[in-house]
Amino acid sequence: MRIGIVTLFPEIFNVLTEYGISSKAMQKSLISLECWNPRSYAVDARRTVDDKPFGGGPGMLMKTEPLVTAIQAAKAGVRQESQDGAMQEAKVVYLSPQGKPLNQIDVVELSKRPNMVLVCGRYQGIDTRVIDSEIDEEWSLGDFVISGGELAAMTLIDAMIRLQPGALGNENSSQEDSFMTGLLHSPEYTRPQEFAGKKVPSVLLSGDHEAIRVWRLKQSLGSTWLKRPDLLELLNLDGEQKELLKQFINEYDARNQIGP
Ligand code: 9WO
Repeated sequence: MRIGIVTLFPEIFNVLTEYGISSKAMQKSLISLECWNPRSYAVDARRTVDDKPFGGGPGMLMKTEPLVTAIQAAKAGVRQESQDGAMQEAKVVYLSPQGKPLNQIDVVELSKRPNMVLVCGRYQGIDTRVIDSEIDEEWSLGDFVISGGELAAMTLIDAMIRLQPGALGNENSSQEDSFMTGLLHSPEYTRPQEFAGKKVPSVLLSGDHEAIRVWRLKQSLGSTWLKRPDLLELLNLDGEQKELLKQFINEYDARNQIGP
């Protein structure tokens, strides 16, 4: 996957090239990042990349012309020819609080694309007409504001990288990740066997793989019911899952003296 990034601060992305799974994925050429800086396309002597919003107010917007030129250069830069000779245009993606809320299903879809351009906003963002003319998709990582789109773009890139075939070792398959099932992860334990007055659940020490699978599934369902009931609404639980969740709820209510 080829990712073009439009950013005033390309050095921020060095973190991805220098550390962890993302750096390994780049060494293996599973993914490539190329940055396009609007400042390189600023034409005045001061290389201005910000501009005042019409209507006034305290902040600034990204200056339109250098931004649009950088977006178009990035699109041309990551455009590539597919097997059948057709040109594959990159979708231009903008990350902002106004975007569609992104979830793991969306990330799986995005991660399959051959290329994309990520536009990183700064200041108060970009002119609405630039969104209309240049941006194909606007995504949000959540209802909060950060200082610029770079950290959001890096978060999306990281999420996509770990889904590229070969990016993770077999020992930590992304298939097992939280959310791949639409459920939260079950609690996890490591040594020591007793910590803060609490023992590791004995089933995890039993070596009985089927009992462990059932226990983990039940805990996943229970955690999701307790912490993120909104996620459960989206799922069609199978018979086993319904039964395990019913058991979890009954045991939870019994512990908390709820019910008859
Ligand atoms: C800055 C600002 C300053 C004064 C008054 C209002 C203001 N709004 C903003 C603002 O929203 N700036 C954004 C910063 C412009 C686009 C890039 N930035 C950004 C992206 N912040 N938060 C995100 C983001 C992206 C994806 N998911 C969650 C948040």
